[in-house]
Amino acid sequence: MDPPLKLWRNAQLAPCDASGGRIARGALLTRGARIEWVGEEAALPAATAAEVHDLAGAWVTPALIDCHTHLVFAGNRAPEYAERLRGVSYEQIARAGGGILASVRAVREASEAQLFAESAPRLAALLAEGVTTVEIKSGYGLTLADEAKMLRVARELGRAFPVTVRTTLLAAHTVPPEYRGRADEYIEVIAREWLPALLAEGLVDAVDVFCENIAFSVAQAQRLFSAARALGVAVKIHAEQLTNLGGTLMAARHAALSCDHLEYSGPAEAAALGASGAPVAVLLPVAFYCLAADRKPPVAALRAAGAALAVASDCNPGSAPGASLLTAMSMATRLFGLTSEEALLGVTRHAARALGLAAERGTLAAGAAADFVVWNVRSPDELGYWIGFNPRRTVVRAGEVLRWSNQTS
Ligand code: DI6
Ligand code: FE
Repeated sequence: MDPPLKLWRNAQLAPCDASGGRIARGALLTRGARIEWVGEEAALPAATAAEVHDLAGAWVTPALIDCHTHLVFAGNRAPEYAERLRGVSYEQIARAGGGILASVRAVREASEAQLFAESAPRLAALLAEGVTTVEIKSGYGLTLADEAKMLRVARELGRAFPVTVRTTLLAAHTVPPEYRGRADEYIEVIAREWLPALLAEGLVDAVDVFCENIAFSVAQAQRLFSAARALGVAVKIHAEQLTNLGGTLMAARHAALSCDHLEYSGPAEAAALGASGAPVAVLLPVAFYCLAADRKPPVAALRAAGAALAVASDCNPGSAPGASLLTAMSMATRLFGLTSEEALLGVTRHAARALGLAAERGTLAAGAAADFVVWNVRSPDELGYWIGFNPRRTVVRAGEVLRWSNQTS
């Protein structure tokens, strides 16, 4: 038997679909986990809903999607942050064996249960803001067993919380101590052994690589992409964050899902990302802010080229110690110059595309997931406006209202 029909009426809708339109007096019909119909309430099809929710004129958007996080990690790097405040750079710390490698030591020591317990509050913080889809990367294990441990924790989080988790293998985050001076060999091991093994365990939805002079070259990233493609796995890249190495142009040729960071990209990268079907440009303003970086991604050029702009938290213990997508939206508007409409599309429609989920998530449309947020706002402009204030009213995931322990209605 079909699951019952639910009507969500008397809402203002920001569907975040291709039309870019808004619906002043809108309604949604959901059946089970899917949206069955969305539009003007006046045009509502004649149907008997088993449940009717009067949203009292509130604004509704698609549920938020955080398309780039490293939220599974152990410990934190506040002492490094304090060093950076005294003027030591992120690169200097990384080259001295701190940075990502400090988190690698902590993750290797942590049990799966401890990793889960430390990561769960960060995920919960994202969900409280209306996120129902989150990407989680590995990249602090850097052995087959420890990368598998991180990815298993990510999958477990997806089972324990009302969220869709997409996992990304980022074994190519930095060269582990065991492979010091042998980065090519490390890439070969990931490509030939780890990726197929983790894929067979169902732990990998996509592959990512940190393409940077403190990490991996364009040629090494390309080697990994070829291996991923041979196995039918989607690819993503951390590119042009600290220098311009050419990772974005290579990733565009490989039809990557996304190119992330992009601070050091320029007109050529903008053109490549603007082409049809090109990777999504994922902007990570919290990392820009916490690193006190001086280069910004070329937003005007990306916009002029027609690139799809996504915004993500980059939640990680080094460059972006935060678990707030709304804060990332605020920073994307104020620091990077996105409009409030672009910021909203960046955490809905375009974030879905960056995860290969455009067909089913990130928009309010018939056939899409019944994941949406009812907000306590007078306009969606408020979503990238408040700082440290959460205007979420109700989150609906897979057609069900989520309950928070402090929620009364
Ligand atoms: N770029 C980043 O911003 C994060 N990873 C990456 O490749 C930083 C990760 C960390 O510092 O732990
Ligand atoms: Fe990152």
